[in-house]
Amino acid sequence: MSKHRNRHAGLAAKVMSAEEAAALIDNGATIGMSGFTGSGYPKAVPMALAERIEAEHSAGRPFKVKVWTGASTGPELDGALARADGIEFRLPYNSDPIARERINRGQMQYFDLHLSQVAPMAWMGFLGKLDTAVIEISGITEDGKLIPSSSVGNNKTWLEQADKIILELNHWQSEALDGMHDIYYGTALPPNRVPIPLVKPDDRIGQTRFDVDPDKVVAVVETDTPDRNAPFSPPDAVAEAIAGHILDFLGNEVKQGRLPRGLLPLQSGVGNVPNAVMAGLIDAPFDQMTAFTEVIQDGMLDMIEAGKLHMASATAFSLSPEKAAYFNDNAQFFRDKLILRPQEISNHPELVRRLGCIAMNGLIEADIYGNVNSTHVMGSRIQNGIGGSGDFARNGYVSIFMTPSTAKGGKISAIVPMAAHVDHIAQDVQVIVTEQGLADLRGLSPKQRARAIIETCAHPAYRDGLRAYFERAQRDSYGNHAPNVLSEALSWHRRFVETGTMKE
Ligand code: 0RQ
Repeated sequence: MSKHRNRHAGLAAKVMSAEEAAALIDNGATIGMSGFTGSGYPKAVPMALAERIEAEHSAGRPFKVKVWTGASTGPELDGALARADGIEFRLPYNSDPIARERINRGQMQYFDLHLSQVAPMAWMGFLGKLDTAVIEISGITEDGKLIPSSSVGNNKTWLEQADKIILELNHWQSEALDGMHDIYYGTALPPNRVPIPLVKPDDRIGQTRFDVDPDKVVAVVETDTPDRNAPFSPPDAVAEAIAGHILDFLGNEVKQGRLPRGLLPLQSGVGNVPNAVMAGLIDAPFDQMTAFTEVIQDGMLDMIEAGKLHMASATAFSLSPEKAAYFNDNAQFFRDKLILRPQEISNHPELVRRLGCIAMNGLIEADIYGNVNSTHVMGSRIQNGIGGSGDFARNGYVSIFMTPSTAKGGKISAIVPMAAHVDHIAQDVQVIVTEQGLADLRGLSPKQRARAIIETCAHPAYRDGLRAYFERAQRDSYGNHAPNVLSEALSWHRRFVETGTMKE
């Protein structure tokens, strides 16, 4: 393998195999790994560690580790370690199906934090001690600086906090990534915190590479492996309808003078529906748009190429395999239009509030008052996690939540009498949109919100049931401000669990 990417003599001497590196990790260790969505996560060492764990388990010896990341990762990390039953505790966001299954069977401890808070909580000592960092990078300079990879996530913090560091140098990553990152080293803990000097999405406030203490690096493992994100399916009629309602809403906000013609910095969650919104924005009459968000998805690259999106700031790429290959081939074109930052900056409440982001996120269910559950199916089964949705929803200029009006082939209504778990309280939810329509909840009381949500967002198959519940609630409730019938509020969920459908 060509060595021109590892230009530091001391670190060139530390190259070893993934198996040798994995052998340096102790049972019970807390490991800070890179990775944010299927980008920039280590791909060889976690697999080798999973094999080692399986061998230890076969020999009857316990072996588990605690894993911290940026957000979700790829199958070679979460999937491999969960399959080996090697994860004792995992934070923050997970979307791996094997890990999800273990968590929901009660075999793996998991807690998701607001993504902006992970690094500060680690600095404050709230999460315990970090033993080892395993970080993917795309190069090492002569003076020992690390060129980041396709995600930044919490890497700066893991490199600072870990006792020992394993680097994965991935030759698949484009060399044109060098210079695209903005790593801010000005954060501090209270009482020494100062304002973060970023006032526009394209401001650069840091350095392009990570600092590292070379003495802490115990291994450098070379790889040549692609990032792995799920491909997007082409927008279906439901996604297109949701996107259409959002574009109408934004157009009207411009007309009313509540948004400028270039809108305000966009934040978009991951998934097919947000990607469809991006696709729709290409033809919308907004110019010189910007994005201040978590992840750069396919649709954003298309918007940049179409000349509609001026620039995008995020902490990671989240590109389909085809778009990732396309990016690598055309990285020179994109590199001055994209900035990747640590996630405590990409998602920072101070910055989201200052810039006035338009927050667009998915939901699992919303209740008639507009409290949103983004995480727990039937109040108990984790889907993914809150991710960055709370960072943006609470602090954005306007907070939009979107979902198909039903799930599981119509057996579940996304609009329910009472959410079985709440991630986003009504105050953080200003707009709810389904393929049925868009409810603008700004300035409405709880009962006005309920009417708007039921009449605009609910699927017709569930609308009468919601109307009837709301009528009964106004009659029988303990209070008439946000009326609920406590004995009935979760009966739709109970019916689904007992019969497999929310339908009566
Ligand atoms: O499950 O694939 O098994 O059928 O949830 O649902 O409709 O494909 O939508 O992929 O956009 O995900 C809220 C989970 C939506 C996501 C959520 C089931 C549904 C399907 C996925 P199957 P869809 P999406 C930036 C912001 C929190 C984090 C966040 C999410 C699966 O948007 O994780 O916003 N958000 N981060 O069947 C039962 C319901 C359901 C339901 C959907 N009411 N009941 N199952 N599903 N609604 C990104 C980051 O932070 C990295």
